Amino acid sequence: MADCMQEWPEPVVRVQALAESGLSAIPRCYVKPPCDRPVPPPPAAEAQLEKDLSDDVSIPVVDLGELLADGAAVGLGSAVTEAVAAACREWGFFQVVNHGVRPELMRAAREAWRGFFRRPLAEKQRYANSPRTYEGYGSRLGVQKGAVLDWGDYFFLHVAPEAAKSPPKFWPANPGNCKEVSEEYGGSVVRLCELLMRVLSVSLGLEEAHLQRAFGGAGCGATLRANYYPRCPQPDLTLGLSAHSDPGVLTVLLADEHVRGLQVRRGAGEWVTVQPVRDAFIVNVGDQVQILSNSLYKSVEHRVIVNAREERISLALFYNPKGDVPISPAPELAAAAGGGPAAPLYPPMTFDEYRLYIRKKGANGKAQIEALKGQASPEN
Ligand SMILES: O=C(O)CCC(=O)C(=O)O
Repeated sequence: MADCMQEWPEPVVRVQALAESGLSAIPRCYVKPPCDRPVPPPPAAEAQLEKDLSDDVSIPVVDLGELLADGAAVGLGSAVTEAVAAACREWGFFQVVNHGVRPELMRAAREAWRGFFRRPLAEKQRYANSPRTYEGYGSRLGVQKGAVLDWGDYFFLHVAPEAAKSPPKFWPANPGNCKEVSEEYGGSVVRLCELLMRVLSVSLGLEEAHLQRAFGGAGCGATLRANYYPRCPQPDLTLGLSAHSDPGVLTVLLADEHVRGLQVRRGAGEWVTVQPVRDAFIVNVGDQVQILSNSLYKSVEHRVIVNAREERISLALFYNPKGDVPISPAPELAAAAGGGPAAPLYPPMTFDEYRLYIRKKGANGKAQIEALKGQASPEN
């Protein structure tokens, strides 16, 4: 890997330590340009009106219960498949309930990571990460010197497949159950991703196993990022996580149960704040689904806002293709309307190559996938 990936370009500052130092203004390196700042909350008198309006737009909720019964088949035209297809076309995001992951395990995983971030700074620093693998305790994405930073820290690990799991030295020793709970949680969420891959395949009119096979079968990977967004004295000037689409296949997010923060960009460009449903996961499709579906389903930009009153925590599980498999649009979906000659929009690329972009440049909207569009040569 290139040299610039060996070390962070500037000394790493933990946002949590900054926030806990009691500063009243955020350092300049966290101040976003005006076009990227969140819109400040409305004045009190307008707050109710704003609430009424925002209650009308919300990402769809899909009940997966009927798919979890023994031997249940994923049917084309079934209510679940149709709901997922509509959500992917209209939003790129949906919430799932009755998804098969135990609510107690979800809570235990979130609390284990909350416990980690509450440990003393010196202890957390033992897991400081480097841009070479990102595994461990981190406070920035991307290695561009002078970049405007986000108001958040994180912990990043590989959780699947078994052979790719992060080695023991990367896992926090405290809380004592963090590794065990995270491994069980990771396994359960990976099974949910495998189910969702079947649903997505069928919803695209493909054979049920198509996506899983195309993304590398049992070699598909999963990484876990525990995000920690401290209180921020000037939340109108910064973001917890800048706008981006996810580079992988699917992301399954366990959001904070009390504090909102995730915003999803809608077609006309407005940002919608997600209100998580109790015990639900928030799911979004990543760039690899956009590529494989030849843009029938699009990955969608999202970002995180912070606030002055409460810290926020979230767990994002990224389900990714096997790193060395070239991914390109499925020929069935790349056929021009009317069954004419194939018209793939994206050139083949492995995920190992694809994810270097976000690792170098950090969160950068949909710049990467948009730059690739139209680059496929006719013989692809
Ligand atoms: O914290 C959140 O709500 C979203 C996190 C996210 O988008 C990410 O980790 O990529």
